[in-house]
Amino acid sequence: MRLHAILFLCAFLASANFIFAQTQASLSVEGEVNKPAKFQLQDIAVMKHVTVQAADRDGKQHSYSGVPLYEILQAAGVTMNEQLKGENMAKYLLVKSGDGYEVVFSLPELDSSFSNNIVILADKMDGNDLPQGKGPWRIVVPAEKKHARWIWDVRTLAVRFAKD
Ligand SMILES: Nc1nc2c(c(=O)[nH]1)N[C@H]1C(S)=C(S)[C@@H](COP(=O)(O)O)O[C@H]1N2
Ligand SMILES: [Mo]
Repeated sequence: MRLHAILFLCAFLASANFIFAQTQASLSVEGEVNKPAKFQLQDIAVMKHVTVQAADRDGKQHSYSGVPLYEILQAAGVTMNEQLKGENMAKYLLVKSGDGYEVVFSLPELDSSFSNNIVILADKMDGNDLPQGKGPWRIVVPAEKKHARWIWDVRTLAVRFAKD
């Protein structure tokens, strides 16, 4: 009986902690941006979403829904579109996650005036929240066969300047 009570308590605390972590999640956009921003779950949830079809590492097709990175960067005042020229061409985006994994994108490859390839900040897979540990946000790059840039548990979008 006591063991059951302890197990129950552990399960309760684990799920309470998980729910807390999910509601506390936030995404910071920082660095070379005009309007540094911190988005909460709800802020991203109400932005215009797109749904893309893409294969997971085992080749299984899924639908991923999320906000194009381009839209988030624009909202934070990153030099995109007509402003993406000259010395701004030496800027890049560093995406940082909760486990310390980091990946880089150049700005033009995220800009819909340069590329038809879309990169999204996904918050749903097949209509559901992303699996525990892979969310609440994950980058999805449908055009890429290798998934190394499909960074999960995204916490920070940092725009940096590579200019020498
Ligand atoms: N935060 C984070 N995201 C990550 C990684 C990681 O170690 N940490 N590994 C990447 C690599 S190398 C691959 S192949 C895919 C694997 O994703 P999957 O386990 O959902 O297939 O996640 C990518 N995203
Ligand atoms: Mo990988």
